[in-house]
Amino acid sequence: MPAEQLADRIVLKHPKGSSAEILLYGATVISWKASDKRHPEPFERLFVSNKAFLDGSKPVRGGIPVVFPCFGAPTHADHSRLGQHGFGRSEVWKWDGVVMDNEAGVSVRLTLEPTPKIQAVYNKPFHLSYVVTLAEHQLSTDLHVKNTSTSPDYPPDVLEFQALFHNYIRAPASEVLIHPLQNLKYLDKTDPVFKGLKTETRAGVDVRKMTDSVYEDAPQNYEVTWPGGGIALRSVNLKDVVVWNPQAEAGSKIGDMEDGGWERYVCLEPGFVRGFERLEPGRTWIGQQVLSVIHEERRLNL
Ligand code: TA6
Repeated sequence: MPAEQLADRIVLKHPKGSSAEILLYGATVISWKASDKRHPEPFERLFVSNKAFLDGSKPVRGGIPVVFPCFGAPTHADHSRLGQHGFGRSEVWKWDGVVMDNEAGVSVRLTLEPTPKIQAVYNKPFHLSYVVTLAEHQLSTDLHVKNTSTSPDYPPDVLEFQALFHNYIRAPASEVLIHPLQNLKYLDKTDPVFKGLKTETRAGVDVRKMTDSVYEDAPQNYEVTWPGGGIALRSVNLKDVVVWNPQAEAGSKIGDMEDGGWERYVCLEPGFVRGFERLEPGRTWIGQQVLSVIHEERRLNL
């Protein structure tokens, strides 16, 4: 069976050996296993802390949490009663079935609609659907945001939101390089003093020191590489990208982070997080990413 529904998660299996697991809580992809040309046995591509809570008591520390409708602490009046990164990652989504099952891959859909609990803090007309597609060497995630308002009121009930895929990519953090980010403007959230935008000077960005950078208007086509491995990431409608690794400095203060966990991943997070996407009544917005295994050695020579 390509997609199996368990009590708390959906398990996807591809005939060529790759697999994925999606928790209904937060629609969080918590496992993606895929092979590459040098390693014919599929192996884990995402990092999930061994101290992560998978029981729905807290957003998962790892995998691919879905950030919606705000990134970081809320800055928009519509989000003022929400917590950090909104509620997408901390609500239980509904399994909506298999949407594709063929040679190319297997896709499933999860949905999230306003519930009394959500409406108590976010009373906006939305419907979310999240399609996760597993191929032999790829994992895609598509977030569909619909403004369900049909009200004739003026002004119209516009949805203003941010969205992001908070990918924890399993990788040796001290050895990764991410490109191409050179010349992009970015907000350095680790700088306690300078709150303006900096310009990236590096051809390959490393995370050897604590990094929390929000790049604006990025190319939506990236590679994370390390000696012997790599992941390529393409996105659509996600104009910004975040690079995050807390290193020991901040990582050791994160309660659900495993010991030394920051050495085993880099977060590369495509999103619409600088400013807000505006969605008129009846309209749907789709943000998409495709994560692909890099087969050959493509280390930047820097
Ligand atoms: O995406 C980067 C970031 O916003 C960082 O600032 C960092 O705090 C991280 O997300 C983790 O946030 P969390 O709420 O999951 O602890």
